[in-house]
This record gives sequence, structure tokens and C-alpha cells, in this order.
Amino acid sequence: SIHRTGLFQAAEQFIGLCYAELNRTGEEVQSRISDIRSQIERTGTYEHTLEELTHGAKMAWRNSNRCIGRLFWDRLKVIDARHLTETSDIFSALLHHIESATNGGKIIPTITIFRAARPGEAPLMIKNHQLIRYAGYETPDGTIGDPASIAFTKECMEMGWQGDLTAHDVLPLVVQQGNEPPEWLPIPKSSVLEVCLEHPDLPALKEEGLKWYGVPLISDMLLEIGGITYTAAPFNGWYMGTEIGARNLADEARYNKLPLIAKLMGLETSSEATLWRDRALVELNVAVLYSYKKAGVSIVDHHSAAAQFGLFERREAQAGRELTGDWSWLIPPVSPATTHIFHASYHNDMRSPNFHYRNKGQ
Ligand code: HEM
Ligand code: NRG
Repeated sequence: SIHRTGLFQAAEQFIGLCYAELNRTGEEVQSRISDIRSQIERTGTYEHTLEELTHGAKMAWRNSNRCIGRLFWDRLKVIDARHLTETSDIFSALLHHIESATNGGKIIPTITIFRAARPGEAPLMIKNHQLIRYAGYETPDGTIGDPASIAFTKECMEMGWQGDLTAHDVLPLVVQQGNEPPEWLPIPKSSVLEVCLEHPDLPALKEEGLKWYGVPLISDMLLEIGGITYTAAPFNGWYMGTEIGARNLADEARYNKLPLIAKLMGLETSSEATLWRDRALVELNVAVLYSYKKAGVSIVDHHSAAAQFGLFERREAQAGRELTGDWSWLIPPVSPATTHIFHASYHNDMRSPNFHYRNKGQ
């Protein structure tokens, strides 16, 4: 069938690339490809070896055009959870991912890969956007928490979950197997590392109760390797400070904290031309980096991240690979023109293996 032919071609292309990078011989490639051909003929799909899965996930990170953190692509820790079928075991694996990747603050870039979609079978899905995220509530007196979470928070409450209506209620894990109803599990507080924000020379900030969680764990993207789609493959690295300080806490449609910071700084906010927004933005970002560093939680500032990305660019050239990137996502949202990325251009071609959004392609 068309589907099997497409799958076989994708597999063939992936095995060729992957085995070459792993210094395997041409005979090994040929024998693996004929093995895959017969698996596809018999079952309509094929299974990756642990080595293919591990290297394929690393290649997917390396091909993530929007990611500035790709220098470390080869150091991804890959956890094979393909054998798990019970929802309770899947929850345990998610909690294990959170705890082992958090690693007391010395974050380990990690991906846990659950079973792939099988032909004609409804897939396994993690409904959370990130494994750890704060709830958002619309109340008559305004929004509480993270406005980005309002829709998902409603779904959780319809399933019987209840938050404390604080600005920082950690949402439960929600897993759906095929067409079964989704199931949820609260994450133990002890598993969630958080950082309270303080500023080196604005002592009043500490009293405002601003905080963020330590580890970004994206859980709603598809991982495609050699034509196989893993519908549940949560991954994490560490934060770049601007993600928190220039977006999550600063966007008007998120926590909208720039007016508060400006007030603490005593800035004149009646005229835009005082650049109070810009000055508050910088100090909020100083506070994020200072607080994570002080708490011993891995984080990178955007200048260091850009320099690391520059080294990644040179290493890719050395390896004879063409770099792909999405300029509009790679530039940091604070002082973009101070990084080399701003002054460069990138080819935004989609390579495989890669991560994809769920609505596209599935
Ligand atoms: C996007 C940094 C690790 C895959 C991003 C973004 C940043 C970033 C700043 C843009 C996010 C945004 O603007 O919302 C980092 C840093 C890492 C890291 C500092 C530290 C190690 C990883 C890992 C993976 C990964 C381990 C996968 C294995 C991606 C993908 C996107 C992305 C797929 C695009 C997400 C989307 O389209 O929404 N990364 N990343 N990153 N990163 Fe990384
Ligand atoms: N901007 C989002 C997280 C997106 C992914 N960022 C990373 N990924 N650093 C936020 O929560 O602010 N990662 O795997 O490290």
C-alpha cells in the first residue's frame, strides 16, 4: 500500500543516515533495511532498536529549527518506555522523568519515549502542554494564574481535579490511551522544583511572591523517526532566562508583571518614552537568572545561549551537515541584535527525524 511504501522509504532514509553517523558498515545497513522491509510487509509497521531510538531522538533535537539549545544534542538522555501499557505505569514513568531530569537542580536533558502509534489504533497521548505548568482560572474579578492554561485547566476541572485557586497551582498529569477516557494524577509537591524570584538590588521583589518552576518539559509534540510517529515523547532541557523573564512573566497575556516591576523600581510610567517597559524587562530578567543561579537550578542567559548556538553552527559545518534554523524563534526576545543570530539567516527546512505539532501530521 501507499502507506507502507512511504513508511519503508522513510525508514530506509533514516537507517542510512543513522547508521552512517554511528559508523556502521554498508552490510549492516543492507541487512537492517531488509529486516525492516519484511517487518513492514508482515505487520504494517516496524520497531526501532534501542540504538536507533536513542540516536534518532538526538537527531530530532539536532533538527529542531526553533531550538537555540542544540549544541548539546548528543548528550540527550533517552529513556525507552515503549513497553508500558498500563496507565499507572505510564504515570510512574512520567514522575520518574520529572524527578530524574530535575536531578536536584542540575538538570539533565531527557526524553521518555512511549509506544508509537500503530496503524489503525488510536494513539497514546499526554494532554498536558508541559508536564509541569500552572493552572489558569477566569473569575469574575479577573484571571488567576497562567492565562495560557485556562482551556486545559477547565478540562482538568471537568474531570474532577480541583486547584487551590492560587497563581501557582501545578496542574495534574493527564494521559489518554486511545479512545478511553483521559485519566489524571496530581504531581506530588516534592517532585516539583520551583524558584522564588529575588533581585540582587531590588529587595522588595522578594516580597511579591513571584516564582517559576525549574524544568520546562514539553509533552504535546510528536516525535517522528524513520516514518514512525511517537505520540507521547516528553522531553526537557533547561530554561533560557528570557523564556520566563521576557515572556511567561512579562507578556500582557501571561503574568503581565512589567507594571509591578516598574513600580518597585520607581519608574515614571506615564510616558512610553521613559522606556519603563524596557528597563523593567531587563531587571526582571536579571532577577530570573540571579534567582535560578542562587537556587542551584540550571539556566542559561541569552548571550551564552547564542554563543553556544554559534559553536553548534561551527560543529555542524565541520560534520558536513547543512544547518537549518527558524530565525524568528532563534533570536531571543531581549536585545536580539546583540546576538550574532540576529545578523545571520537560516534555512527553515524541515529535516527528519524531528518534533512536530500534534494537529499537523496527526
Ligand atoms: C524550542 C532552548 C533543550 C527541542 C526552544 C526555545 C528555546 C530553547 C529558548 C524556544 C522556546 C520558545 O520560544 O517558546 C533550549 C535550551 C535547552 C533546550 C536552553 C537546554 C538543554 C531542548 C531539548 C529538546 C529541545 C532537550 C528536545 C529533545 C526543542 C523544540 C523546540 C525548542 C522541538 C520548539 C518548540 C515549539 O515549536 O514550540 N528551545 N532547548 N530543546 N526546543 Fe529547545
Ligand atoms: N517557552 C516555553 C518552553 C519551550 C521550550 N523551551 C526549552 N525547552 N527550554 C516556556 O515554558 O517558557 N527545553 O527542552 O529545554
